[in-house]
Amino acid sequence: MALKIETIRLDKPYTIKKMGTSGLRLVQEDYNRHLYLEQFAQGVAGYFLEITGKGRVATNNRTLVIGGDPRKGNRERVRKIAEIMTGNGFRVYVANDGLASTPAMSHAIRTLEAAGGIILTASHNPFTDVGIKINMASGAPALEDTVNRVHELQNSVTEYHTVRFEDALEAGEVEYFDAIRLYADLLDSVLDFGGMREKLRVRSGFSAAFDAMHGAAGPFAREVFVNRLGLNATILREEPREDLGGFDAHGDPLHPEPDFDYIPELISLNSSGEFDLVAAWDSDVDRRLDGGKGFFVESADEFALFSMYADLIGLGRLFPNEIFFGRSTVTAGTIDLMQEHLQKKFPEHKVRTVETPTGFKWIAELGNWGVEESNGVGNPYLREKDGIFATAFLLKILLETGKSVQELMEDVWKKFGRVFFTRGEVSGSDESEKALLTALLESATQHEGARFGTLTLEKAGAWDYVHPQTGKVADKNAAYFLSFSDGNTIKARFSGTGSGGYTLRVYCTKFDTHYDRPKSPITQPMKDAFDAFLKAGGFPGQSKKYTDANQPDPYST
Ligand code: VG1
Ligand code: CO
Repeated sequence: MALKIETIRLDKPYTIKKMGTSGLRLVQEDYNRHLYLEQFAQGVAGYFLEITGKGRVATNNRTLVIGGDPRKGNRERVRKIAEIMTGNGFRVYVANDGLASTPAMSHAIRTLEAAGGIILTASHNPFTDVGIKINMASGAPALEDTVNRVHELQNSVTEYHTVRFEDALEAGEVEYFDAIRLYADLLDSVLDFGGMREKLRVRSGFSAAFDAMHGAAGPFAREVFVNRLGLNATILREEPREDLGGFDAHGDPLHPEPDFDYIPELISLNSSGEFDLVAAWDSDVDRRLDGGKGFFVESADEFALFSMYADLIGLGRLFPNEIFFGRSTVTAGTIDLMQEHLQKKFPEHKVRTVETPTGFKWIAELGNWGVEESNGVGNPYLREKDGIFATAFLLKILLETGKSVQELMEDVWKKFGRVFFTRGEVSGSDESEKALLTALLESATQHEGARFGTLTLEKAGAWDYVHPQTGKVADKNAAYFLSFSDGNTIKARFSGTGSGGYTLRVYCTKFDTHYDRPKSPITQPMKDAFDAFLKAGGFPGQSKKYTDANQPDPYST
């Protein structure tokens, strides 16, 4: 049956915003404007046509993969985008129910040998936001040149091409695929589920508690941990829901973000000490917060641990010459402390620890072995951060060593020291406030030598990303830094995932050889110094919402 393609003119095209840290995020009302999604998708189709057909890389690959998280409207959006892609001559694989985690999408793009993928998710943002990410044939998120070109094309769309979804299904131009099975198969091949299952059988008392936050995680966690590994697991908020759990007691929509502010029930389950493993994941399952027996592990630390045990996943085999151990520059540099150790561990390779800008695309292009402080750890067998992989790898290490999560982390800290970390924010909606903040950070170097709170500002400036492969500056001003006395370091950058207003993220780190100290006396002077810096510059607000405010601290007395 020949497909009937309809071409529809856009009388009043929109000005479409450029994608940010991780795709384009807008409030529902904006994405839902009449023909907005159509214009957005047509621009994306135009880009893939350009790179696969007429354009630079004439691969003639006309396959695309589409899927996303369960948030309101995504089912219809998945169908609509599939219709438009088919209308432009693409063959489309759609995840069953439209539901797929971001890492599962990355993996599917690679295994289905597609030219790219479109991921419908606003990730950790509440269901009142919508987001769309574009990934390339490698499975990795789009880099700057793609983002720029897609943006140009989206803003020159005058008409779009579309078909009826049912017709496309019938014609075989759209096909469903099982994102969960494909993904679980990958983890099985990497982690050896058979071996893990056997170890779990022997340790019959071993149990886990998870929080799927009503995002896409539930079905993935059930398949991997319960069905395939036979783990005795309690899964909170398992069912994917359109409203991602709805509203909190103040009437604000819940954030599907695995951070201490948003997982009270899991924190309380963990504090019982009964569970060997606990984890929470965000709505597109690329972030994780892991722990066990009362302890939670931050992502920078977990990545250091994973790097110690990287043999278990055959890391060396994935990198022919150099192994990049990546971390975003605002993430605690635990991994940097291990450079020498890792070089000994991988004598055949050149080991390089690399600082990147925020946004996993920068780590993905280096082989995807890296970490962000926002709870993202990379799975080197695909090209995204991957929550379920991290939790499953941690489980494997627990089973191999027989130690607890805390004992494992303490082994690392005893050997290399610990980098204490917290992240806060300054947020608002006033553009002139944002301009003042920017000006303050840009001129901070003038205040070198000045005292803020109990700390002295020793050096300040902006950090540019020099690409480790090309040697060129690939991202300018990726973060501001304020280096204070005694190794107290603050970094700051504006968030690129919000849907309105501004959020300046503030990151505090301090290295200590003693790991078993309470955290808040260590981070408080940095928080105070930053607020004093703002005040001295005439800024009316303060930093707040620090991640360690609700973080259980095993070493506080
Ligand atoms: C945030 C995080 C960043 C992460 C990005 C996307 O970005 O800080 O580390 O890569 O979200 O994560 P920003 O610009 O708001 O700081 V996700 O889980 O939304 O795909
Ligand atoms: Co996410």
